[in-house]
Amino acid sequence: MSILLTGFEAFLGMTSNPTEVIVRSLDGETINGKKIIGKVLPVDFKKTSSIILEHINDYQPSAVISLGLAAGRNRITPERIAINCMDGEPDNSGNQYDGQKILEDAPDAYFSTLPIKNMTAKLLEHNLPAKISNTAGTYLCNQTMFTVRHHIETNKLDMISGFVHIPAHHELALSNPKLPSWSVKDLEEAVRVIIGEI
Ligand code: PCA
Repeated sequence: MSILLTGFEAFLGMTSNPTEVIVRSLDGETINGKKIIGKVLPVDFKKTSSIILEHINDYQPSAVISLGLAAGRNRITPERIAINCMDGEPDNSGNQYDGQKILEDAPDAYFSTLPIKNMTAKLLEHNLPAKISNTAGTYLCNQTMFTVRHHIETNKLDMISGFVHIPAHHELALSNPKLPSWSVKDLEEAVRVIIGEI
């Protein structure tokens, strides 16, 4: 049994993305009897979806957990829902959208099928601040969660998936004094706790 764990490269001029650091470090580990396949995704509206779907086809994991940075949030936030909408700043290749749909013939939204309540409760038990989020935004993280859930639904795959936003790591806070930040060690512990709930 394996879990596909994805993170993202740096974006919007930031020097690093903690999700890339975590995914690289957990890649190849076995947690709770599940082999972790760690993959880093580009921040590109036109490329990211096909890359993650290729990983799903290649590895046939039993669960897909995607991680993204939510700079400014101070806790781990498992996402409840992804919406069929793209908006926001230009991505790393300069693509920008203004409210267009991700997929024309798809529902307006998909709920996470990860055990987000249990994950949040377990994080709190470990004294790691956590709260369910009701918006994954309209940028790459939302697009990734939406596309994977749509793929699973339309192909009737026996696979759970969802998204977890994490706070910035200290490296990013060094150049931005107002940014709430966590140590990479604590972020990693939180991701292990999350995986333990699968
Ligand atoms: N966070 C962005 C995209 C990449 C990332 O780590 C987001 O929340 O959409």
